Amino acid sequence: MNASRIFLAGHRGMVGAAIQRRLARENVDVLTAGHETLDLREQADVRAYMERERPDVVVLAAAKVGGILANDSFPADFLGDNLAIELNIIHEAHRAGVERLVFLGSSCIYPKFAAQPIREEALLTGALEPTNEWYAIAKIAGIKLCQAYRRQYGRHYISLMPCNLYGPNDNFDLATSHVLPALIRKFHEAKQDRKSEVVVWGSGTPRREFMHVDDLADATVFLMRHYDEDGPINCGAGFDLSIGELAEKIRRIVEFEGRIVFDATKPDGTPRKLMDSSRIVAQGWKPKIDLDEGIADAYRWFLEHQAEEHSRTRAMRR
Ligand code: GFB
Repeated sequence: MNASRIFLAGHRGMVGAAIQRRLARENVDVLTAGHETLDLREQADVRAYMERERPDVVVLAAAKVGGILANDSFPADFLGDNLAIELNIIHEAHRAGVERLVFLGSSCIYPKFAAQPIREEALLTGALEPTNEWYAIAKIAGIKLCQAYRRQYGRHYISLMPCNLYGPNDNFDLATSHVLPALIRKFHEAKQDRKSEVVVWGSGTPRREFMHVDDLADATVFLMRHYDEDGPINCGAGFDLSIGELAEKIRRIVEFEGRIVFDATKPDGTPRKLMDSSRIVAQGWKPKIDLDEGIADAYRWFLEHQAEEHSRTRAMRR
């Protein structure tokens, strides 16, 4: 890669950590800064950092993220923090003369009832899903910022839209996590506690597309090399499944023998979110990690890093 210094914003998150692992295989220096030294919501701090470090490329993987309930419960954080992070990084990167930047968005930028699979052209053609419109609007603003700095100043800033992601370093907190880590934890704890059932939120009918975060990291590096266009580019697994089917799959991988019950008082969110990733596929990239193997990998990570801590907390509560 002909960039020697890459500033990776958000290296401690699930996505950023995966990109850091992937960049370790390239001949580049990866610059990182934890939030104790750099608060990305503070413009002056970001300006000072960019002026001091002057990276060749910025990868913007920092964001306030969470599952359906967190999105719905903390609208100010999801809109405000994300807008601040994006504006500070994109503007200050431009100001410091950074030529190339990769912005990571989300498939929730597309309209709630977009035709499936969702093409990049569906952006801004319809109303958003209300449970995550705060986050979606911030991510749409990030895409538009990349386009604006490209059009006005000729910057090579691109936007990548991943589907729902999972993998090592995911958030397993049941109140704020996404569905896949939540279900790994729920089935694991139900198995340990010899429970007879696990509660899955919503009706089980919404469909989602899941990709292992290592595939996304690989796509990020691929696009850094091969993509330099104005519009966002989708990056997904190419297939979806219902939440009920996902739950059954995780139940089997975790080896929980009880029942699955659905809690209809919890929101379903978007009915279906399958992206059309034919553009990145046509460029020569495709995901490699099979969903069953990927879930087994995420479960292993949970067992090695989180299971014990959660079981201590549960024991204290009892
Ligand atoms: O992963 P998730 O929270 O986010 O939920 P979204 C996906 C589906 O799984 C919803 C159901 O229909 C949930 O009701 N679900 C079932 C559960 N059981 C659970 C559970 O225990 N926990 C969780 N969290 N869900 C998010 C957006 O949407 O996806 C973000 O809110 C972002 O902005 C992210 O785009 C990728 O796929 O609905």
